[in-house]
Amino acid sequence: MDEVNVTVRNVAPMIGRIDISNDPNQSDKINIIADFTDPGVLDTHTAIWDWGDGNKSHGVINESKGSGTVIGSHVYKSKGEHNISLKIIDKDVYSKVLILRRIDL
Ligand SMILES: [Ca+2]
Repeated sequence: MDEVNVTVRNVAPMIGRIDISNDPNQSDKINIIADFTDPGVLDTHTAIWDWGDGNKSHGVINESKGSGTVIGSHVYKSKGEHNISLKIIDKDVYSKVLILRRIDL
């Protein structure tokens, strides 16, 4: 009988659609939601937002079977262009996406 060794590699989550909106009640506050998918249905994830102004925060993850959404919101104290990044981490592998956002206070 042949033996077959199967190595299952952990695949990084893939970041999909990203929606950004300004808070209607507060011009310096933005809200972002991003979709992600991971073929590993048992994987769970954490997320870090880097707001590009020296602040970072954990993303709030809502997921089922390896896929879901991550949300974040931030209030800016300085106007101009900010390089926001989102990192979605799955144990030892991660994906990262950069978002350029201009903030006019
Ligand atoms: Ca995975």
